[in-house]
Amino acid sequence: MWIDRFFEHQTRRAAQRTGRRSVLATLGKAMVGTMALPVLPFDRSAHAAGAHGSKAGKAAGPQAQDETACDYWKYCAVDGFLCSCCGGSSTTCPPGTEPSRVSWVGTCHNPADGRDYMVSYNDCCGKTTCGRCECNTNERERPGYRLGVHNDVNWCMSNDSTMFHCTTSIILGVQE
Ligand code: ABN
Repeated sequence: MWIDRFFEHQTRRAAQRTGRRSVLATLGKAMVGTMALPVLPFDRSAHAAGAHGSKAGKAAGPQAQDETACDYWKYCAVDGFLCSCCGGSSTTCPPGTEPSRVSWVGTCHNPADGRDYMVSYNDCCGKTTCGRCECNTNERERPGYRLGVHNDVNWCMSNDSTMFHCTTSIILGVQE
């Protein structure tokens, strides 16, 4: 009878749509879709620029600065081995050394905020030369016959131990 066939057909269709196999098929599709998501082409160019150390990436913020690289902006007028490569940091002397009592002062431009900063380059004294990360950026430095603006000097000269180990870069102030 046609009415029997009609209800049988409708019942089978409902069972196909809501049955165990249908639920498993839907779950399977969702899982395959989720696995494919990470390979879709997201734009990761910003991360790539930072990873390769491009100038744009470095200017983006302080977190992009490498304290052990000569091109860190506050090392613009340094002459010496970076203390950040010698067991200290860019502002602290390594254990067993002490800051020089006198220093060379430079002015460096910070590209992150567009301002100029006065930086004191204090040598750390009391151990033999560190020998790592030598930087000679020397911006605005002048030859030795103009002593007041000459940088190639052992600033440990007035410490108890005159042995030069490495150089720190301490920000003294910002130009108003
Ligand atoms: N200011 C660093 C340094 C130390 C000894 C000699 C030259 C430069």
